[in-house]
Amino acid sequence: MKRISLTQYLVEEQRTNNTIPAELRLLIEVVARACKTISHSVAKGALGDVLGSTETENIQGEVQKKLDVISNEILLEANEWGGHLAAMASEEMESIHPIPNRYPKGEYMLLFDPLDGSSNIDVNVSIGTIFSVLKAPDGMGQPTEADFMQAGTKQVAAGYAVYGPQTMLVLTTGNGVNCFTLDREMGSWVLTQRDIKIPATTKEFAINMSNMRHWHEPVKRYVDELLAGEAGPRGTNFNMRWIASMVADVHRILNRGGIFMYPADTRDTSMPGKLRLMYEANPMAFIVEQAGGAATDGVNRIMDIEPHKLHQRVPVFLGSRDEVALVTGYHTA
Ligand code: P6P
Repeated sequence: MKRISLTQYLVEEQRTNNTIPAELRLLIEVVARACKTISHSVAKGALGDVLGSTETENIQGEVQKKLDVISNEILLEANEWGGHLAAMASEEMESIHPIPNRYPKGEYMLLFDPLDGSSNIDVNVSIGTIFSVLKAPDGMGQPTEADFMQAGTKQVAAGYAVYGPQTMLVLTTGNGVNCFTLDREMGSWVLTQRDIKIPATTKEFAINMSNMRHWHEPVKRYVDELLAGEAGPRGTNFNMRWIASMVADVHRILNRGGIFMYPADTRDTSMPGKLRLMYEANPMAFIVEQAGGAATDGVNRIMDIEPHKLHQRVPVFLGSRDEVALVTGYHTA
């Protein structure tokens, strides 16, 4: 494949499919540049005094890692001045972040989990940045949380950066999924996988098995059948992977298939699962669907969910289309 840069890809995409207006192209390039900066900070590790935790907790009640705060700041500062955004929202901030009055405002709204998989930071396991782009409602005044309450089908772009053996950017604007690898010598994102597609079937599942005693019966029944292997009702052996970093697990599934599950469980009916709808489940669902996969909450399509709170959580089952259909069937049984 001819190696082209992210900029060339975006320009050519706009020319051929008209799916990336200039303001959205600017937004994507600014976010991609911010992810380069985050990758640089992450890669320093102990040499950059960026490891370990702060003394603070985020809205989720989770102790913030230094890199969580650093990554959030990088994304805020990179996106404030460009004139392409009306507001931002982050896993690390309780309320939305309007663009300061000293800067012009744009027609897009950016949501992000600045550094997903934080528990892996200090042990050098892959982590990532997840982002989702919505249009600001027509005639919007001072942005409010209510302006962000749009279903996942309203996303105009979504992506993630994964900081692993390679730093990669995975992006969709609704016309397939493309992957870019960071060329650190040139400082540019290079197109390395075009229009990636998830295999429809799989023999690999991803779930945190330590929660098994808390699962609702349909999930237990489904996973038991996977564990039963070729002697069981599925008639084949399954492998398991759980990196505890959604970006890394989704990236594996994007490349070789699989099913990722973070179900609701009996511990807290008020907290349906752990993952957040607006800046984890929705962007990942957009990417997975654009790559030919599926993403449900166990009953309904994730991207059809009408949100009511910025930080609301949702159960997540996503990946190989045929496997997601099967496990979703369990939840309707
Ligand atoms: P657990 C990371 O904290 C995260 O939000 C996702 O990236 C990941 O899939 C999940 O939580 C891991 O959760 O309960 O296995 O630590």
